[in-house]
Amino acid sequence: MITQIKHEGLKSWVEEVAGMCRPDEIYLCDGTREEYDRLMAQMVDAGVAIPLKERSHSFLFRSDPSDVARVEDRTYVSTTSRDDAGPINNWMAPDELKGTMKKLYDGCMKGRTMYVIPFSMGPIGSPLAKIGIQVTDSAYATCNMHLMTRVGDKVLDALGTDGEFIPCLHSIGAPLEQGQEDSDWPCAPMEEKYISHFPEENLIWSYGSGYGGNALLGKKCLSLRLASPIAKREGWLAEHMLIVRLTNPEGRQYHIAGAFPSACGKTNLAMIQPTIPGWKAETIGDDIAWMQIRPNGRLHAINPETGFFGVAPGTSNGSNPVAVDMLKENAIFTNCALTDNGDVWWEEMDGDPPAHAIDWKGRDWTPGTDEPAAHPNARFTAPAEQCPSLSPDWEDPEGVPIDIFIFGGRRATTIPLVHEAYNWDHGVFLGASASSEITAAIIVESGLGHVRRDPFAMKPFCGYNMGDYFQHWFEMGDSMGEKAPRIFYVNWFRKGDNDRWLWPGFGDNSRVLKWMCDRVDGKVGAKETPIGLMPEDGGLDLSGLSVPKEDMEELLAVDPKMWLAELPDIEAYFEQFGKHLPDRLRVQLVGLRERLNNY
Ligand code: SAT
Ligand code: MN
Repeated sequence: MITQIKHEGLKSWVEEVAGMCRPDEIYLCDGTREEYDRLMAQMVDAGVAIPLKERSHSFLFRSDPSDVARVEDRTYVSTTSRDDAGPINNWMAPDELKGTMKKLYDGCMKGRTMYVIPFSMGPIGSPLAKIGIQVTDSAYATCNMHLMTRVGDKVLDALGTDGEFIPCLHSIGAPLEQGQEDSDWPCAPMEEKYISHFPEENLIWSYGSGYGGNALLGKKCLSLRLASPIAKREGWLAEHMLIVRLTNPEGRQYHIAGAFPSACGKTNLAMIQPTIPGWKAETIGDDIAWMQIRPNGRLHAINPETGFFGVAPGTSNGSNPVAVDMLKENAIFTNCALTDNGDVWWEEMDGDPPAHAIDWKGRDWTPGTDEPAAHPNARFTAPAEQCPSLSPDWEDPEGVPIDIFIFGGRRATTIPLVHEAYNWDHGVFLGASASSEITAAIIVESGLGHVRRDPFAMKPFCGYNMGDYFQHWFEMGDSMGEKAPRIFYVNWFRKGDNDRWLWPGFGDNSRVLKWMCDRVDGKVGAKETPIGLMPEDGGLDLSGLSVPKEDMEELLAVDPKMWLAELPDIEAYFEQFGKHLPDRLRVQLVGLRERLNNY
C-alpha cells in the first residue's frame, strides 16, 4: 500500500508512524462512497454500528461512557517556550510530551488497521485550503472524516510529489492482543489521553480518544489550533465561527460570521429560518471560518469543512427544521438513544418521547427515568450537500464578504439580548471579554454550568498566546479600516423568574439579525448605553411576536451594578496575559468602567 504513495515525505512519515504504532495492516483511503460503505458494513458486522431502519444509510454508535466529548484538560499546545502557548493553554515542552506519547504510541495499533486519510480543509486548490494526512486506527473516525472533509485520491493528486501537508497522527490507544475480544468503543483511560499540537512544526498527535474534536483532526486541531498561529503569521483569521448569508426583501445580501462556544446554538443559527416575512437565510458553515482580506479590502470567509457535526439533543422542527430534514439519510449518530422501531431519539425531539428506548449506554430506558436517553453531547454527522438551506456559493474558493461579526455565549443574567460595539477596538473588547456557561460539549474539571471567560469562543482552540491573538484582531481591524465588519454581541439565553427563557430564540433570532443589517445600512438608530449601542424603543421588529413588554424590557436592560460586579473578573482574566495584553484592551476596560460609573 505504501508503494502507492508518490510523495517521498509522506511515504517516509507513514513508514515511521507504522514502525512506531505497529498496525496489522495499512490502508490508504481513496475517499469513495464504496470505501465508506465497506467500512460501515465492517462496523455493522462487528456489532459497533447499528443500522437505522427508519433512515437510509444511517448508523448509530455508542461511545465508551468515559469518552463523550472534547477533553480540554488533556489538550496541549506544545511550544519550545511556554510563553508562546500563553497562560490559558495546557503546555508541555515538545521533547517531554513527545517522549511520553511515544511510549504510548509504541505498538498501540497492534491487532488493528491503520487508515491513512489524505484530506483537504477548504476547496481543493483554493488559495486558503490546507492539506492534512490523518493516520488513525479508528474506522469510525475515518467515516466521519469522509463526511466532514474532502478525502481521497483528489487530495493526493493536489499534493503531488512534494506538496506541503500537515501530519495528523491519531490512535484510540487500545492495542488488541491476539485472541483478545474488542470492545464496542475502545479507547484509553483519561490519564492516558493526549490531544497534542506542535505548532512550530505543524504537527498533531492525538492519543486515547475516539470522540469528535479529539479524533476528527481536521476540525479543531488543524483548522483552529494549528491554523490560528499560521493565520497570525500570514495576516488572516482562523475562527470558531458559523457563516450565514441573509437576504432582505429587496434582495440585498449580508454575510454574518458568529463566534459562540460549543453547544451554544451555532448550528441552529447557521440554519436559521427567519420568522420575519421576506427575509431569507442560506447556510455556509456552522463551526469554522477561515477569513482573508481580499484585494477589494474586504474580509472574505470560507468554511473549510464539508459536513456538520452538530449537537443532537434539542434539535427539532421547532429549533432547527433544516437539520431535521438534513438528517433523514446518510447520517452518523453518536450517543443518541435507539427506539424500538429502529430510529434514533434524543431529548426535545418533536412529539412525545418513545414509551421505551435503549439509552446511549445500551440500557432500557422509559420516560421519567432520571438520566437522559441521549447523552447531552450526543452528535450527528451529516454531509453539507444534504442541508436544504445550503448556499449555492458555499464552496466558492473566494469565500463570501463578511459584513457582521457576532460574539456571544450562554448567560442567564447581566448580558442583554443584543448590543453593538462603538467601533472596532470596542468590538475586540467585546470578543475578548466574552463569557459563557460551560456546556456538555467539553469535559473539564470545573464542570457544567459555571460561567467562564471564553474570548472569541476560542478559549479551547487558540494555538498560541491569547494576548497576541487579541493584538492580531486589533491589527486586522487596522488593515481593514472602514471596510471592517461591524461587531455585535448577543445573548439568546437570558432567563427570567422560574428559570424561564425570556427570548424565544431560533427563527426569531432573525429579528435581531435584521436590526444588525439595518444598522449596517444606517436604516435604524441606536441608543448609547455604557456597554454599547442598543435598539431604541421599537427598534427591533417584533411584529407577530408575543413576548410580554416586561420581558422585552428585561432583555434589553443594562444594570450597571451587575456589570460593575463583572469587571474585576474581566480585569483579572486580562491581566494574566501580562506583557502580551494589548494596551488597547486596558483602554477599553477603563472606558467601560467610567461609562458605568457615570450612568
Ligand atoms: O467535538 S467538537 O470539537 O468537534 C465540537 C465542539 O466542541 O465544538
Ligand atoms: Mn465548535
